[in-house]
Parts: sequence; C-alpha cells; structure tokens
Amino acid sequence: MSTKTQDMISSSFKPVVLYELVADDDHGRYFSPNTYQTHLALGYKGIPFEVVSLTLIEVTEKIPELLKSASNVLSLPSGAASTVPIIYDPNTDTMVQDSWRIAQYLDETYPKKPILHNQPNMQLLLHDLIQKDLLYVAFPMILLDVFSKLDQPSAKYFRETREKMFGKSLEEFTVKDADGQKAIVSKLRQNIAPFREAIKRSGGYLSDKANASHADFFLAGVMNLVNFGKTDYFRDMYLTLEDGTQDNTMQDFLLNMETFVKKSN
Ligand SMILES: N[C@@H](CCC(=O)N[C@@H](CS)C(=O)NCC(=O)O)C(=O)O
Repeated sequence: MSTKTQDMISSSFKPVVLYELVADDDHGRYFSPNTYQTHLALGYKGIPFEVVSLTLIEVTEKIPELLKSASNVLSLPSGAASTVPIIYDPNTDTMVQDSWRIAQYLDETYPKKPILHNQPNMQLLLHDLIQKDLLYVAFPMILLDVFSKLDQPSAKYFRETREKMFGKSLEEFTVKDADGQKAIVSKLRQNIAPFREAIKRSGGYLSDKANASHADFFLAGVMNLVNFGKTDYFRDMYLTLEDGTQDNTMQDFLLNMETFVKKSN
C-alpha cells in the first residue's frame, strides 16, 4: 500500500493514466458508472491524467496483459480481475484496480481534496444505496439500449455475459410495455427524491456545498448511464417531482460533474 504522498506541482510529475470504457470506436461515449466515478474523482482532485479508451471487447483482450505487465498492482483482497477502471500512476509505478481501491489510493497518495472524508463506511453505504435504488431499478429499462449502442464484438460479448448473469435473454430481461416502463419511471422518481433533497439542502453535493465525495461521483455515473441508455426519459425520471412539477437540481448536479471530465488527451 502506498503511504507516500505525491507532489502534483513538481515539474517531474507525470500524468496518471486512466483506463476507461467507451461505447464504440467512433463516438467514444463514456457510459460505465464504475469508470466514470474514477474519471470524475481524478478531475475533481485536480490530478493531471490521461485517458486510454477501451471498448468492452478491448477490456477483455488488453486488461489481463496489462495487469501481467505491471510490477506493482493494488487491487481488492478478492484479487485482480479483467475489469476497468484501472489507473496506472507513473509517479509511484503503481497500477490500481477497482473504483473503490482507486478511491482509497487517490486519497492516500493525493490527500488534497479528499473524496472519502475519513468515512469510508458511510461512502460504501451511500454507494450501495445508489446501486440498489437507482442502478438496479433502471437496469430492465436500459440494458437493451446500452447493448444497441456498443460496437458489434462488444455487443456480442455483452449479450453472452449479461444473459448468463441474469439467466435470461436481454429481450426477456427488458421491460418494454408502457405500464411496466411507467412503473420503473415512477420507482426511480421516488428513489431519487432523498438524494435530490440532500443536494438541495447542501447547495452543492450530497453532504456538503463545496466538497464532493466518492458517492457523488457514483451517483453522477449512474445518472450518466441511464441518460446514455434512455435519454428521452431523463426528465421524467430525475427532473419531475411526484406532483408533476419540474426541478433541475439533478441536471445541474450532473452538468457540474461533467466539468471534471477530461476533454481530450
Ligand atoms: N467493482 C468493480 C467493477 C468493475 C466492472 O465491473 N467494470 C466493468 C465495466 S462497468 C468491466 O470492466 N467489465 C468487463 C467485463 O464485463 O468483462 C469496480 O468498481 O471497479
């Protein structure tokens, strides 16, 4: 574990490399909540970084080799897997895998603008709530759309792996009828409400006006994925209150988060 902090202002500082997931070679849209949260964390902390964009199929082809080539890999106790996000930090010659492990590494190595705020358990709790209430609820609405936006080899792999995971075809898993979709939109509308209230209370992020946290980045990542899958429903899901009135809090939150995204290398 790296405990030595790094000086980003030093002239010898080299940009951190982020291995990101993109939808296809042509458009390169980021859609993974897991990688997006790391992407936002790097931008928010002001750590100079470069993005290596990989399609899903490229992740399966390149990540095992990449991990083998590294002399120093930090990952979860469960061990390294063939997934992104991964960062390589040339300043410490360290490769770090898994968004949670990366968040820990970033706060240890670059303590300015912390994202875990010495409350890792609370951050994990928020992460799990966002995953359960906002991501998993949206899955049956968006999975087929995500599939349709991937390049062909990635789409084939996505179908194979996700159908195995869910024990049914993507078509069977997807809710397509109007009533079923309405029920999901309504559930998401209810579930986003406490997060919106927290952001309105603080006037900025989930727990504070000026300081973001790991959970904020994951919330933005999940909203970004849902927007990627079902852009037309974004307003109904996130910007419409139970009584039908419109509230742009979550849109402003997401737009603010987008300012941390690296524009180009
Ligand atoms: N717990 C991991 C999950 C990483 C993960 O599942 N990443 C996906 C992209 S969203 C991936 O790389 N999948 C590769 C595959 O499906 O083979 C993290 O938070 O980093």
